[in-house]
Parts: sequence; structure tokens; C-alpha cells
Amino acid sequence: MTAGNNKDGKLSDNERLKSESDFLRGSIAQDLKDDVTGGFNGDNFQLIRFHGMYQQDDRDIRAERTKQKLEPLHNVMLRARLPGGIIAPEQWLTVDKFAKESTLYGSIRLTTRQTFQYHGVLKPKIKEMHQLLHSVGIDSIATAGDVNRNVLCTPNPFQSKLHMEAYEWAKKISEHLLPKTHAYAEIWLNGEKVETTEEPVLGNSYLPRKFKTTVAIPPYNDVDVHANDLNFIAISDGDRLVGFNVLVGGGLAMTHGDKNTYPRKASDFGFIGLEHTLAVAESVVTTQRDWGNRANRKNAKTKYTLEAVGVDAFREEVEKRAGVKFEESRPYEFTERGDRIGWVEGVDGKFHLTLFIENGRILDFPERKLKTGCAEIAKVHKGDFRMTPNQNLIVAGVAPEDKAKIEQIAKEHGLIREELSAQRAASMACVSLPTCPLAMAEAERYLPSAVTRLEDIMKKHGVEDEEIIFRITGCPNGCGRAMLSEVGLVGKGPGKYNLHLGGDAVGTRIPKMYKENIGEDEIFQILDDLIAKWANNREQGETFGDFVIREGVVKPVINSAEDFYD
Ligand code: SRM
Ligand code: SF4
Repeated sequence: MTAGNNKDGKLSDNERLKSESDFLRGSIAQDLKDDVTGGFNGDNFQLIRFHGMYQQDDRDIRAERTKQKLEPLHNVMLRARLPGGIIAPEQWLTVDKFAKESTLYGSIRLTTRQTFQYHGVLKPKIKEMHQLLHSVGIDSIATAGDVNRNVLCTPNPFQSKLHMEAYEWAKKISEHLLPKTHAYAEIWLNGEKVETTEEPVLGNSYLPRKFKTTVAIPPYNDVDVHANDLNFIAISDGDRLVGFNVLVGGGLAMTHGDKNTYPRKASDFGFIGLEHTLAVAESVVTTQRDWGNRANRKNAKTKYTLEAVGVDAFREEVEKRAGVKFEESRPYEFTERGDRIGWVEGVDGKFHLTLFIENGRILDFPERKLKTGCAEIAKVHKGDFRMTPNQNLIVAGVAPEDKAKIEQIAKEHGLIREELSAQRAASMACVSLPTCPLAMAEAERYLPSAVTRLEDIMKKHGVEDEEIIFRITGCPNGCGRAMLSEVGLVGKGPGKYNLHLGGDAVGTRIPKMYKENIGEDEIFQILDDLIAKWANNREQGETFGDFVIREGVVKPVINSAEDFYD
């Protein structure tokens, strides 16, 4: 381990706990029986992440419980592994039942990475949850922690043949890069202890940091490739997949006040034939495994390794390890990123209904019984469901004769909203408060009213049929991908955000900070002024993000390591 970005000296404590964990077992099994606390002790607090869970407590009631001398109401958030976001109706019904009967919040939360989360699972219910999910073929292995996470795939059901091929690759990549330890089965599914002696791909101390992979099908960039460490861009000949362009080293997180951290776009490595896919995936992962920074977790992701060693050196190492030469990238273009809300007809004559789920939160709200509606659809639906990277849900593969019935259920439960604006559909937020321990400002709970203010401004200036990619993220970790939006709010403190402007509509330009630490009124005053100018002075088809760059409101971020903060 001599090359790379690993020269800062003392290893971080996460390295100790991973290497001492007996391949992710730790003492989780014993801890589960400890009913003195609702939480997990010592290293297990971190280790359960590799099994797809985070320990949380509700921050809205934290102070009150402390006053009452109670420990926080510890519970776990569970994140499932669903490469490509596809789930069958029978699986959905099981997922739905557990949410309703056994979680504190009763919701299913669709995430920006095409899967679902439960919030609020108390310790006595955790094992039952894993066993139930296992009974319908769902696990949560490696959806968190220093591993390759849930692999995304453009959920495009209308180009069904190409999608199925790409989706199969997403699944294969996910399986190939999974931890090989049997810890998950032993602890949660009462599996036999099987000695683990080696993690051949991830390494015995796993990766230096989280690692994210996508399969994208142009012209759609709904997976947001530049948020990810490793991307396979599908290159097709008609509806036949012939290979992938590979992009490496994207990522969005930063830390307020630390200029050594920044969002970075992924770098183009070149084209490979399909037969090299797994070897290249493995080689990118092992190069990052061996070269990534294990001393400073804030500089440990692939994007910083590439900056430290240079893109060419990293690419050459991947070629050496995979025994492959990258060819020149094949031409492709991203032209879209949002979901097509409503019905579309696929090339196979089947119909697909994309339901807009604000914030991905599937719950029975007083005015809209979304959760019951999805379950009712699942009871009659013969195709599958697809979770999108925009936190929406596609009812995919509906036969023409079943269309009316599904539409009726969706309408009855508020899953089809006639009044939905293009702007609301183009807006997204991360979870943030009350469950996220890292949240600095509201995001999910603020989004609906923030979008209403934006809609009013758009209407005032006569651009209410247009859309601006608008994203809120409760802290600079960027889970709501505000760092790939045209207007991004990044939480700074209660009610305060940094306003970023100038990303493009298709997610290939990072927005720059325009104003720091400002409240709602100032944010919308600025947007009111700029949207007025855009409405009056834009060129034919010019998007808001492109307009603010042309007008010089902010400078474009070209190489973020150099110009994100200048
Ligand atoms: Fe995230 C941590 C939620 C997508 C960057 N993220 C968290 C945690 C687990 C907080 C924690 O560490 O305790 C949040 C749990 C909140 C809650 O209560 O549910 C959380 N992240 C989410 C989700 C649910 C947001 C959403 O509203 O959908 C997304 C789950 C994805 C999934 O299914 O796997 C989610 N997180 C992202 C993305 C966007 C993406 O991947 O497309 C990013 C930015 C891309 C990137 O990685 O650069 C992202 N999350 C982070 C980071 C910063 C990582 C870094 O490079 O420093 C953290 C904190 C950390 O890892 O230390 C974080
Ligand atoms: Fe939590 Fe911050 Fe991620 Fe939002 S961006 S979910 S506040 S870690």
C-alpha cells in the first residue's frame, strides 16, 4: 500500500474497528440481547451500518427526553439493497406491512439512490425485520458503511429491452462487489457460522470510505453520474447494449469551512466492451481500496484519490489490474434528468405510470393516503414497481386492459395530482430533521412550502410552465444532490442556508455558492429578481442555470478542486 493518497500517517479509528470486527460481526449479536439500552454499544454503533442500518433518535423529542432523564429514543433506520430499484408487488406488500405495524413513523421512504428506508425500528423488532425481508428476497447488505452501496440503474421502462440488459449489469456489479463475509446471515438470519478468512475484493479492512456506482442509459442522467465514484454509461447499437463508457471519481459532499473538501465531477476513463465490465468495476474498487486515504476520512473518497494521484495514474492502474485498455469514449449525450410523471407507453406495448411522491415519503397523510394507495395497487398489479433516483415510484409493465383500474386507485389515493406543477416535480430534498443526526437545517419538511414560494415567483413572471432543478439538502453532505441542481440550498443552521446557483439542467455542472448563511426571505428575494431577469432576457430554450452563468451572476465551476471556492 505505497502509492496513492494514503500518506497522512495515523489511521482513522474506523480502520481499527473494521479490521478488528471479525469481518463485520463485532459483538452485534450479543448487543442485540442487551435490553438495558435501546442502542448499540461501542464499535457496533458503526458496524451495523455495513448491515444497512443506522442508529438514530428523533431529534424533535431529544431535549424533552433528556429533561425527563431518559436516554434518547434509540431506534434504527434500515436501508434496503435493491440494485436498479426494482421491487415486485408481493415484496411491496410485505415491506408495507412491516412499515405500518412495526416502525415508529409508519412510512416507507424512497431515497435518492433508488431504494427504500424504514425509519424508527426499535431494537426488539430488528431481527424480525431482516427475517421478514429475507423471506421475500430482500436484504440490506452493504447499503451503508465503507463498501460499494446500492447500485443505481436508469429505471427507464419504455426502452424495455435496453433497460433489462443494463439492469442485469447493475445487479451483477452489485453482487460482484458485495462483502463476502457471512456476518449478515449469521446475525440476522440465524445462519450457521462460516469462517471468513478474506474479503478478496473489498479487502479485510473494507474500503477507505463509502463507494457509489451507477449504470446510466443516455440520454437520461436521472442517476446523476457526477455524484458517484464509478459510472457505467450504456452505449448501445439500436436497442442492443455493446459496452460502457466509464466515469470515475464523482462525489458531492463537502464540509462547511474546509476548502480541502468539495464536490467533484467524475472523470472520463474511456470505453470498454461488455465483457470487461466486472473486471473494470473490481479494479476501480481495488485501486481505491489500496490508494484511498485511510487517515483522514474527509479526504478518503475516490474523488480525492484521483486528485492526489492524477486521473492518468489512476486510470493506468485500473488498466493494469483489469488487463484492459480503455478505448476512446463513444459519443453520448445527456438531455434529461427528471421523471416523466404520468403514463408512458413502452416499446413492448406495456404502459408505465410514474407517480410523483413528494420527498419520497410514502405515508398515509390526512389529505392523501399514499401508502394505502400503493398497497392497493400492489394487490392488483401484475408488473413491477421501480423506485427512481428522483424519489418517485413507477408502476411498470401494465397491460392495456389493467390501465384504467390502476389509474382509478392512484387517483382515489392522491397518487395522481392534477395540480402538480412542473416545478414541484423538478424539486427534491434529503430527509434531514427529525431523524438525521447530521442535519443542520430542515430539508424534507421545508421543501413543500419552499416549492410553493418558488411556484408563486414563477407564476408572477409568466414562467409557471417551466422548471428549475431545485434541491434542498439539510447539511453539506449533499444527500439531496443540491450540488447538481440549478438552485441548491445547503443547510447551514436552523432556518439558514447557503444558496448555490448555476448548475445545469442535466446534472453536468456543479453550482457555485452565491450567498452564504441566509434565511428564507432573502433567498426568495434573490430568486425573484433573477427569475424576473431570466423570464425577460433568456435566449430561446435557455435554462435558468445556463442563464445565470451567461449573465455572470456566478462563475461556472470547471475544475472544482481549483475553482469551487475562488
Ligand atoms: Fe446520505 C449520511 C440520507 C444519498 C452523502 N445520508 C447520511 C445519513 C445516513 C446520516 C448519517 O450518516 O447518520 C442520512 C440519514 C438520514 C435519514 O434519517 O434517513 C443520509 N443519503 C440519505 C438519503 C436517504 C437522502 C434522501 O433523502 O434520499 C439517501 C440515501 C441513499 C441510499 O439509498 O443509499 C442519501 N448521501 C446521499 C447522496 C446522493 C447520492 O448518493 O446520489 C450523497 C451525495 C453523494 C456523495 O456521496 O458524494 C450523500 N450521506 C452523504 C454523506 C457525505 C459523504 C462524504 O463523501 O463525505 C454522509 C455523511 C458521511 O458519510 O459521513 C451521508
Ligand atoms: Fe442528513 Fe445532511 Fe444527508 Fe440531509 S444532507 S440527510 S441533513 S446527512
